[in-house]
Amino acid sequence: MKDFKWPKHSILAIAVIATWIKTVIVYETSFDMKIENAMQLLILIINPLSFLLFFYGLALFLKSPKARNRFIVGGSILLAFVLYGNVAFYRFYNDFVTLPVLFQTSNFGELGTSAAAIINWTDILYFVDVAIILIALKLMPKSVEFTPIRKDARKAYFVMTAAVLFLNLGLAETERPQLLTRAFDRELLVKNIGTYNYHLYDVYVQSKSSAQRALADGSELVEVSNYVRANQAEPNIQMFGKYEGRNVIAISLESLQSFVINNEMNGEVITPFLNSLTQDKDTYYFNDFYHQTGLGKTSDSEFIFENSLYGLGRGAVFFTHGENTYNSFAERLGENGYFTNVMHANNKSFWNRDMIYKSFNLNEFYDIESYEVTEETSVNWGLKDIPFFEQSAALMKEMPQPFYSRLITLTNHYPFYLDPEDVMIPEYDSNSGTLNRYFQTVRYLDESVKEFFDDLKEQGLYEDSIIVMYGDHYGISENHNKAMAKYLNKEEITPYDSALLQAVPLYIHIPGDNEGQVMDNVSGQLDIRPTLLHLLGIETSKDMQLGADLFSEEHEDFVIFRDGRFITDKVVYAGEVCYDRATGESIEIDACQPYIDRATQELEYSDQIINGDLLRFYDSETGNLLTDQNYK
Ligand code: GP9
Ligand code: MN
Repeated sequence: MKDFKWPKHSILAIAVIATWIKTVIVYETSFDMKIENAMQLLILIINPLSFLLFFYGLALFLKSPKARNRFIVGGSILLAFVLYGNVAFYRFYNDFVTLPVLFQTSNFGELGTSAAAIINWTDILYFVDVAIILIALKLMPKSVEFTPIRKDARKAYFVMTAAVLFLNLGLAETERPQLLTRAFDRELLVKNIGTYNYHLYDVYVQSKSSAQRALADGSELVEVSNYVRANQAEPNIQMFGKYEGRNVIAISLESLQSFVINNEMNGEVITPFLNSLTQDKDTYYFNDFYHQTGLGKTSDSEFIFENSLYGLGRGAVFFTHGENTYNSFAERLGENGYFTNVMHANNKSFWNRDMIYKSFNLNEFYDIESYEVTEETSVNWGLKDIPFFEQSAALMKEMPQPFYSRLITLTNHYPFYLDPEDVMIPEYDSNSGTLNRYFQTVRYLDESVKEFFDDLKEQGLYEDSIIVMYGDHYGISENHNKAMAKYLNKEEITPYDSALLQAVPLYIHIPGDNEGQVMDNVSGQLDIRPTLLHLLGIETSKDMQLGADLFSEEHEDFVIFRDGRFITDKVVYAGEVCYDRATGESIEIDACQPYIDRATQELEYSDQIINGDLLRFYDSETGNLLTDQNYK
């Protein structure tokens, strides 16, 4: 040991390596992260490195070696506590901690009482890197750390740190495209960018939204509410309250677009059951209806359904504004004696659902824990839709009535995989495997809905319910335009076509109604909330919602997409070009201009409500603004 020559900055190197190795071991031993391939493993291994290089590297800005060493030791203790805190939280909640959760003391009430069960003495091992650093400091001759710091060397060090970060992000982007922009799952974030970077990212997202929230006061609401009131559509008197007291069963049809409905693929019918419903006497089928989601996709569609507000232009509102005050569809039904719930056989933390559902005042979330999921009954993202529906119907049977259940299907999800025994029609034959398989998973989805209708009848729930079904967002992105052009027999897919392809089906199926018809209102997901509330006889004239009742005489043929595109019965506006809807030819912008202004305005108002958390200043019962003294 005596002859050993300690290289420069040994302590820094030891700290980075020790904490790095410890962190990877902790990932493996303390978190239940599913690693599916070698690339994921590689990402997992390198993901703590960029942060650790950066964090410990800050010591290089300190002149005195003593201060540097103190910083490194102190830093390692801090990081050990952060990691250990995560482990303890994970043991209890099976989830990674987020800032709002950390500050929600009620969460820790529960944690506190069971702390003894969570912590055990071997946990001291989580601090092993601190011990290693201390030992190294003891063994190292003082002279080594006295090396002065060269500025160019320090610069090179941070360039290398940045390179490691970009390598990490690059690999993560290939493994999980849009991870940071969509930010859909805490586990995926940790898996891909590491616990430490994840916390930084969380701090960034949360502080941005709390700053906007802090700056808001109720005054913006006056303008927003004038707009909402001016654009309100009076309910249709014949339909208002016609189905008061019925159960509401809403089904989110994963990735289902309208182009498959009443259509064929190489002579095969794709959606026989959903086709039959378009002609059914108890069904209102909306054939000019569009999704209005952004990057939050399914979660955005849920948000829109519940609030009749848009999601955000960036990221997923489910993640960034899960703690806001809302006046959701569920809350309105809850006030009217309904038992409200969501059913989805996935992890509760996915999309931050567990958090935001509390803000929506939903009574219950039947997540994966409520379902029996086996190897045979799952494919791709989880439980297959047929067993999901079957088990859901059985769960519904036990619910107090009237209830509102929103079911989120999953099998028809990208990359559209099926087990061989579930395949009912052959693949399509284009250059896109995605589109080729899509028809098959859509066919499966159709079958599952058909069986669900039978399940509901069997459970005796069918007659007393309204069944609403809607496509949550597109399934086939513009990356598959060539294949889509082939399928649709077009030369190419233009921006005009792409806009119209955002059509998703909407069915409002009301057993016993007898007056069902095909409805051609140009409409979108924001319209579902007011339509359903009115059917149930629940007033919405005071609600801060941007959609309009689809049965109202005053419903306007105008649908705005989250990205500013829009469609009316006369025009399509896409890629900043105004098209004649009937011909697809581009026309003078004047024909679109008034709508452009309204679309911009409406999206802006929606963003204001969310970013400023403005509904906390609003009393939705009276329609009054709450003053500082009494707001929620
Ligand atoms: C997962 C499901 C899918 O829980 O909601 O989300 P998506 O990728 O479609 O937005
Ligand atoms: Mn989806």
